[in-house]
Amino acid sequence: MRRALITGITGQDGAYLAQLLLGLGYEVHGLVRRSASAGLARSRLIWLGIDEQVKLHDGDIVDLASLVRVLDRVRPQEIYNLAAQSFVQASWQQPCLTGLVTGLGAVNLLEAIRISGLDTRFYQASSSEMFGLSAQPRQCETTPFRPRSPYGAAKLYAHGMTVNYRESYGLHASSGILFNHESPLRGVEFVTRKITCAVARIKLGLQQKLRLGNLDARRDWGHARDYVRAMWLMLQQDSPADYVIATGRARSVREFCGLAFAYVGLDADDFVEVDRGLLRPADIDALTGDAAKAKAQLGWEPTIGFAEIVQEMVEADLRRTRELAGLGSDRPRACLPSKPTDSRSSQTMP
Ligand code: NDP
Ligand code: GDR
Repeated sequence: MRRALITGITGQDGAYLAQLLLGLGYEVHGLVRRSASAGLARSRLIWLGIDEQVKLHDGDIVDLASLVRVLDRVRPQEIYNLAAQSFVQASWQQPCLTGLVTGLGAVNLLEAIRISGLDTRFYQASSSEMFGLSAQPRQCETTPFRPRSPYGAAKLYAHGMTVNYRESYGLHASSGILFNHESPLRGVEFVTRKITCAVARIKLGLQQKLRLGNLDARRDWGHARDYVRAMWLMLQQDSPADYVIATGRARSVREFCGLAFAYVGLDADDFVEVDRGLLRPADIDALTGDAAKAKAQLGWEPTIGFAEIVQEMVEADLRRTRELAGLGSDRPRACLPSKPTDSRSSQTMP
């Protein structure tokens, strides 16, 4: 049985990746940092119904000793480094922490692999934020990086070190340069989930307005389930490499709002307000990926379209909000998201 270790297993991608690997017959291990609210931290794994199938190990990406110990215990054939301070906006408030976790954390893990002498494959969660203010309308693997946030700069350091460990030590280390990907398991601070949560609450009469920052920002939004499949495919290749993963089409925050409100029969213009306090010190107007290399070499293509993502997220938030507010559901079961359905799990979702 193949063994995989996922850092960041309690996050959106970690949970979906764990589910994918379990389905492929892997023994799945995860690194989790100590929390006073451990139950909440595991809520995504519970939501997917896989919390008892994964083996969790205490450790922190900034603590090299804990990484060496976990690697020694698990001896995985594949390591996926998804742990990060991943919220771009927060990286201006906590630039040092972001550098430590999102940047140096990856190097800790690479060093732990080298110290332990493991023959393992390594995946680094790189980001389209590294492209920043790109001069090219579509970004691919050869597009120059011009990061425009402390988060983007930290990811670029981790990305560069992953390439270095590949070239210096022959490590099978691949980097996925992933564009934005969303799902019902997305953190509530990110714009898509913030919108779908608000749509559900406004529809149910629990909220009046939705305050957002830059409505004109354009992002290339895909679905997390598609994107974790790309991560796995990268580690199945004979040779390591870097790949852009994207849909190739960007939409604005305004468009996302329009579709999400329309889905529940409301007009976004009646509810969305711009709050200048939510504008970033520096934003990226538009990011659009070119995933031609991933299609040609990995056979990877997105399967879940934009409208489907919005619909799945709105439906999930309607159901969660109804349950949390103690409102009965009058919707037919078929309209609900296909996956998790038991009330225990939806109530523990953040
Ligand atoms: P999330 O924010 O949902 O998850 C981040 C994970 O990192 C959580 O499990 C968190 O644990 C863990 N973590 C944070 N700090 C530490 C630490 N010090 N030690 C150990 N674990 C830690 O991110 P996503 O799932 O959305 O993204 C996964 C990765 O992919 C991240 O690296 C992100 O930067 C990157 N990425 C994401 C994209 C996206 O659109 N989603 C696009 C491109 C890249 P806890 O639960 O305890 O907070
Ligand atoms: P991003 O995602 O910064 O691209 O990083 P986020 O959803 O936070 O922002 C996307 C765009 O929406 C604009 N925006 C707002 N964003 C938030 N969070 N809240 C708001 O109220 C709001 N209003 C407008 C932002 O300005 C931005 O332009 C995500 C993360 O998952 C990273 O970890 C990952 O690396 C990148 O995607 C690719």
